[in-house]
Amino acid sequence: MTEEKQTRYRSGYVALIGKPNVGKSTLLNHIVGQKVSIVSNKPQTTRRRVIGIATTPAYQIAFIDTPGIHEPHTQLAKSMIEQARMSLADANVIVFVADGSHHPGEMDKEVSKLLKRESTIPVILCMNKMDQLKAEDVQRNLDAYKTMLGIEDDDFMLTTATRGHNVDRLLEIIVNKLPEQSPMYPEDAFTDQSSRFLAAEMVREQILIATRQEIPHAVAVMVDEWDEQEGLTRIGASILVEKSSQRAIIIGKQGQFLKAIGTDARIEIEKMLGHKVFLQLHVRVSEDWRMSPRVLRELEYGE
Ligand SMILES: Nc1nc2c(ncn2[C@@H]2O[C@H](COP(=O)(O)OP(=O)(O)OP(=O)(O)O)[C@@H](O)[C@H]2O)c(=O)[nH]1
Ligand SMILES: [Mg+2]
Repeated sequence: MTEEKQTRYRSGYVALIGKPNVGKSTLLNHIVGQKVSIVSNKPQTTRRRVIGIATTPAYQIAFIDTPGIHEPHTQLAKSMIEQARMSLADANVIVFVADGSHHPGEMDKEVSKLLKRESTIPVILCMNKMDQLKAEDVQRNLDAYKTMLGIEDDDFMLTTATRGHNVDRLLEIIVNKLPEQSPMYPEDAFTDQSSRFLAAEMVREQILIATRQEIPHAVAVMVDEWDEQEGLTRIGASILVEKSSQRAIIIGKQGQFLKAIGTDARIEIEKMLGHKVFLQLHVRVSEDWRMSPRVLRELEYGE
């Protein structure tokens, strides 16, 4: 009898919650084995919730990657935080992802307050970036995060998401907390995002990687054209910026900067689609797009 119970299939939704830049999307991509959520070293990379699905013969987990929780100053930021909050309602388990190389900061405390206030869902601590954690700080940081979140027993794991270190052990803890039920998605599904949206994100990812200061936050990407024929997809996309000075930076001298972004993004999109891509990029100035509910809807950033 007990043997039968142990082999029952488990599945459920797991929300990844935390501050910006702690490694939530890196963790998700590693587990899913595909790039479903873009990653950069700039905070606020993820702008809406993204589901990434991991299926094995024993379990299926639909991870909900969320925008990092921060102080909202724009309509975009408000929508991002709302998306993170809403993900809590859908989750069977919450994984609080922290940059384990730092002591909890104000925003970590805010997020943990939100978790305590808004949900009774089990929380697991993932202390990421352990490659940057000094041995003498491990216990102190771990105790601080555990106390802050009210974590008991062994519901925590130290990970290095970039190398996949300890991710299997984190998964084991998660799976044990999932309900016994059939898979929710077909076994070959890996995300709920459209190829169109992912392609736009892959262009934005290259811009985030290549730019600094205010530019990463001022940029959005919108696919205007998508035409798939005989093993070739032609994609036309607009890059939105807020000022003409930013437009000049993105285009670069003789269009070189834009060209390099286009080449790198095209390679990523080809990997995703599994065939050739022709990618054409335009840069448009759209003042205050981050404040405009209409543009945010067009960008598919809202619900
Ligand atoms: N050293 C180190 N860097 C990591 C690790 N995990 C992620 N990173 C880096 O941290 C940065 C942020 O990673 P993301 O996955 O985009 O972080 P995020 O939490 O999704 O950030 P937002 O989308 O802004 O909320 C990237 O430069 C990653 O390569 C890790 O375990 N160790
Ligand atoms: Mg992210």
